[in-house]
Amino acid sequence: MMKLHGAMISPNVRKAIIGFNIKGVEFEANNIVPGPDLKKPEYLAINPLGLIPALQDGDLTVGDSNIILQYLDEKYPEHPLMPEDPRDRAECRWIAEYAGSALFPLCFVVFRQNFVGPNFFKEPTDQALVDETVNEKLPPVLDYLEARTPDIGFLFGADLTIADISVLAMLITAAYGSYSVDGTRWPKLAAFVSRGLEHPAVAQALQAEKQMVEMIRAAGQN
Ligand SMILES: N[C@@H](CCC(=O)N[C@@H](CS)C(=O)NCC(=O)O)C(=O)O
Repeated sequence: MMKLHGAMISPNVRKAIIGFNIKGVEFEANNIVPGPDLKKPEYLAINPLGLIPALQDGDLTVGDSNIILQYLDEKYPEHPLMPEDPRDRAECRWIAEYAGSALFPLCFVVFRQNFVGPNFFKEPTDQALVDETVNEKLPPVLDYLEARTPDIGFLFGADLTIADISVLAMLITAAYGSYSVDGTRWPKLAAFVSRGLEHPAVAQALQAEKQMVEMIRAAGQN
């Protein structure tokens, strides 16, 4: 059985889990969390970048969420995660990359400052950083995505692709930090997120990470 390393609540790990769910393939989870464990020699031998996720399939090891999703897609062609047309495929890969490079760091700030920091690490929220992220840095990224979001379905049709999964996984992370896409400013993107959250593969991933989310929330009560 394939082994997926990484805490389920991490957005890049969530991407891989949604991929597994769409394919209906079981995996063994190693719920390793960001922090010193990722920099230990045992883990660096799996992913020399010291990041999650990493996938092990026999003697194959892959340490990047987009490449994991593409590997799953090629290994299990049913329920494709990529459109067919070469131009769409290029754009799909690009949006997945853009979500990782542009959306991920901003959503992570909101998640860390509004959720994990105050609840788990007992650190005060850096409100100036959150305000700058939400009011100045996120809007142009959401504008870019809004312009590429259709009125119905997902980014490349009726099914979730690696691009959809990447965007959704990041915005779910921001949602834990009480950020949601403003439907009056980005109506297509907000509706896309609602549709995405209802997708069974996404709902299944959220259910699986619920216990960890509750644990972090509960830590904030003590
Ligand atoms: N490009 C990588 C990025 C992986 C990444 O940044 N993972 C984060 C968690 S979502 C991580 O491992 N952070 C720990 C750290 O920065 O030390 C991917 O898409 O998988």
